[in-house]
Amino acid sequence: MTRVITYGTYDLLHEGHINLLRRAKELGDYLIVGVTSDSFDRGRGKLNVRNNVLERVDAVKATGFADEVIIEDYVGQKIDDIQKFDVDIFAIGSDWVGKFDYLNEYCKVVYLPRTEGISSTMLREESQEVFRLGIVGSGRIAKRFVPESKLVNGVKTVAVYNPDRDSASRFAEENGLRGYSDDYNAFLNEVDVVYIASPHLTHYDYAKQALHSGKHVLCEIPFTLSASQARELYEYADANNLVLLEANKTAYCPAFCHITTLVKSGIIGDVVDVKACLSKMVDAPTRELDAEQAGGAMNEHSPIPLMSIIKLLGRDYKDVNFYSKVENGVDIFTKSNIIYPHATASITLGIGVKTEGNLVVSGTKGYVYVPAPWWLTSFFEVRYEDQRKNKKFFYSYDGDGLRYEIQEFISMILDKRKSSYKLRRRESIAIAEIIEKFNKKENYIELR
Ligand code: C2G
Repeated sequence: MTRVITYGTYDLLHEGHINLLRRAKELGDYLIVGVTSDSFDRGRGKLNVRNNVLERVDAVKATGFADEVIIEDYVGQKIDDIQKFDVDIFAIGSDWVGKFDYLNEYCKVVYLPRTEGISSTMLREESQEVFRLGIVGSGRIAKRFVPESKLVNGVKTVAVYNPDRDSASRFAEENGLRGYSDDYNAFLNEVDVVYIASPHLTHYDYAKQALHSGKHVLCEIPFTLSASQARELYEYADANNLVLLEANKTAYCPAFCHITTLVKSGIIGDVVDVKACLSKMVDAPTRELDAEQAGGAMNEHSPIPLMSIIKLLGRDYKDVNFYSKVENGVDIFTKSNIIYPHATASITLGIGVKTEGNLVVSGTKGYVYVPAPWWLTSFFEVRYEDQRKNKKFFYSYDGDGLRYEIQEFISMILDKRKSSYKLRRRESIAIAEIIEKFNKKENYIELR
């Protein structure tokens, strides 16, 4: 009996897939089809797969060509499968010519002709509206956003707004955008969705105006500097069926999401302490060191560490205090303790003080250690007293990592989801509330 194996995502199963499976089956007597798991696809950069793994497995089964369907979940699995299932032939479409020659050591490799003129990517694009996205602001993060947005289906960055027309025009030219404007209303008329990447103090007004013009909004951190402003914006978005999402990038990245699900499922017992540190030195003159522009370590860096604490311990803290070292009116260092009835947490932030930027989540059975820079989460370790039980987790954190938040934002619009479980609106409001307490100097001590 000749055993054949082939692999694929088989998203939106189409004629090309069916032809491939038929040809693969004709090569032998028994066909095994490896369907990629959702996490495996995400790990290899396929972020836009529409059907989940169960739907894709069902679709492959329905073709009637597969004698057995397996799940492909890790790099290197093909070699294991070929040996485990005693495979004679590995078959794959001709778009992969040469890429799987290394499998010749284990079985015969056959590249089958690919069906021209059809692909999952094409079908996804045809069936999906493409939202025109406009960027508010043209600074560092806006620049990083443009290439990241190109990796997400269903969105095209088309315009930039800056009250300084020259900056807007320069940004548009440098980043290949067709539109630029210094007139916010004119800019809003040209786009369907807005990404706000302007200075902190402008977020609320720009977001409000964009929402009032019926635009979905993805807003950079700090989202707003007060809880009431955050609440008001979310309530307006909710009442008007608009998506409003805080661009707290770490909240949407696969590795961080995995940490929260692991911790919530009890692998380190009850969480008793979360320690999140983040320091990035800056040189004057810069917005971060300008008190007039709400500079300082807290406004600049706290949203991501606070997000980690609120995701892991919830919103019902009973006390929060702040210790800051201040220079020229801005905190160059802030330590904040957030105390819960059942746990403690702290954030340590610096823009003029350097410290190790790691995340440690301590529990009654073990702890999670995420080394610096933990906010670009690509690796973490779950550690126990008995070190033999320790487990390391590796992920890729691709590019600047903005693709994950953009993808969540666009999929929320498409699926008509107004809230994301990765960062709930109420969690975003809780982050703004703590930042507000700091700016109001509640329970605040200045270090001399
Ligand atoms: N295919 C084809 N003709 C098309 C489109 C796809 O013959 N018009 C083939 C591909 O070459 C592949 C199979 O159909 O053999 C599945 O394609 P995808 O779902 O795009 O999966 P792919 O990303 O190619 O995954 O480990 C996964 C494998 O490496 C292949």
